[in-house]
Amino acid sequence: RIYSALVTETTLNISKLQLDECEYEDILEENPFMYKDVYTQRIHDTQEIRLGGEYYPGDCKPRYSAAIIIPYRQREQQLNKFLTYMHNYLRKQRIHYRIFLIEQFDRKPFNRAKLFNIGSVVAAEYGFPCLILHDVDLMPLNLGQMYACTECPRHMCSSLDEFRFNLPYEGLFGGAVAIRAQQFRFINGMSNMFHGWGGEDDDLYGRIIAKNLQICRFAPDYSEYTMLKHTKEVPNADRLAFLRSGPLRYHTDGLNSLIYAQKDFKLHNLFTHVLVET
Ligand code: UD2
Ligand code: MN
Repeated sequence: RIYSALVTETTLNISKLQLDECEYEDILEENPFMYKDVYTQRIHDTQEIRLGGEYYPGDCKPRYSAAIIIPYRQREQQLNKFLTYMHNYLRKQRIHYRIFLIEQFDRKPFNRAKLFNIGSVVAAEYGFPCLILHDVDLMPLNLGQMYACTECPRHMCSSLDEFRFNLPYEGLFGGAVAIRAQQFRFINGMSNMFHGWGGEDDDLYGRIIAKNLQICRFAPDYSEYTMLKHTKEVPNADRLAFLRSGPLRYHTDGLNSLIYAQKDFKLHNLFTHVLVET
């Protein structure tokens, strides 16, 4: 079974409550369902979601813990849809998670990869063993895509409506991925040098392969996602040159060269907001 690679990892110390482990069979056996079922449900019971957008089930001990990191700037409509949908979806998975929104404050070209590096530093302060690096415009369609880390870094959105549910190329590692915090440190995170659109996801794939790790994917049925419609960003003209010379910089450009300024930090009801200057 594709789930056998999932391992137990929770950062919550709630053993004192003597709760039994959460049951996962229902979720894993469930048929694909349309996201509309979840999305049209409003969040009634926000009390269940803790300040900062953290959740864990109160009646059992979750087996998985994940920090969901969203790089963000000026996508407010998408963010609203994403938060409503994801909190409904994720709570059904009976896991422990927290949504971190890492917002780029400055007007420089958007730097998705650097925002993930920053998010990983913040998530480490909370002790999360698993990072989900996630676009704000993607929503999973099948409850079986566990928001938990597998032994191998996992590409989650391999069956995307935008790509007519096909994988464009084998090394695609953008959109939504799950990687252990330890592995993310091992590969020195992502590059800080990709500005604007494109290339940073392929560079991440290169870093993983260069460290002799392998990526994995769940079966297509479990990997169906929808992307909210938006206009295309202008590609970074230098991205291919940067990508080619990337391997020369894996060891010097990444978590170990990360410099940023935190402008604000706020706990909102549905997410933890970190505003940064890149
Ligand atoms: C593809 C990849 C994406 C990334 C990008 C190239 C998939 C499914 N998606 O997405 O992961 O590699 O190409 O950079 O493979 N964002 C903002 N504000 C902005 C610009 C971007 O918040 O002004 C964030 C937001 O979370 C967004 C993400 O960055 O979802 C990726 O940007 P995009 O959605 O414009 O790129 P797209 O759809 O071509
Ligand atoms: Mn997009």
